[in-house]
Amino acid sequence: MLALLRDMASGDHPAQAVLVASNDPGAAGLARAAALGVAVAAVDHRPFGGDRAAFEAALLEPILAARPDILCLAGFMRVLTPAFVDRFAGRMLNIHPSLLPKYPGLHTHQRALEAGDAEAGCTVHEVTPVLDAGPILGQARVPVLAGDTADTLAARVLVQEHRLYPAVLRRFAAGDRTPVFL
Ligand code: NHR
Repeated sequence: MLALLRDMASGDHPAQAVLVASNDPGAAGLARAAALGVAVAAVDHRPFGGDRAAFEAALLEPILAARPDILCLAGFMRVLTPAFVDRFAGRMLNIHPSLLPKYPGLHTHQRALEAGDAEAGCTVHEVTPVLDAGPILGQARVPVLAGDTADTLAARVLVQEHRLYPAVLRRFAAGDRTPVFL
């Protein structure tokens, strides 16, 4: 998220950040975004229990007020209902820590290690109602090294996430959906 904000602040970017929203009022990124002068909002999902639609209705308020053209999920861990996703169809991106279509969902690094994969990486994709299955907009690859744990692999992939997502957003915001491969 900060990599996206910093890139957008660099001067020659086709997009500008209008809001950083989180489901975690304690998320460190909210304070960091605010320090960069970006509007922030937090809607805690926990008081809504299992009522995803009610949580999303509350989350939607600050988002609609900010009038974004594009939504970027970055570490957002609440599965979104089709109603929410459809509202932003073709305008919502996510970065996922695997080389999709391998390992949608959770625990991607552990699953890559258990499979004995020689390579891992991250994918930026369009968010559709089906989890981590939307059109691929970019991918970056890293080697899996001897002795890797889920944590060491995650750290190597994260470096690439911070390169890939800004590269994809630049292209996407300029109206170009050609995938970026790093
Ligand atoms: N929503 C839709 N409709 N489609 C996608 O592609 C989505 C999405 C919401 C989030 C991010 C995704 C990831 O890249 C994402 C993509 C959370 C879960 C999950 O199971 C799965 C994938 C992703 C994010 N969340 C649990 C839930 O009950 C909670 C897990 C937890 O809190 O640790 O929502 O990783």
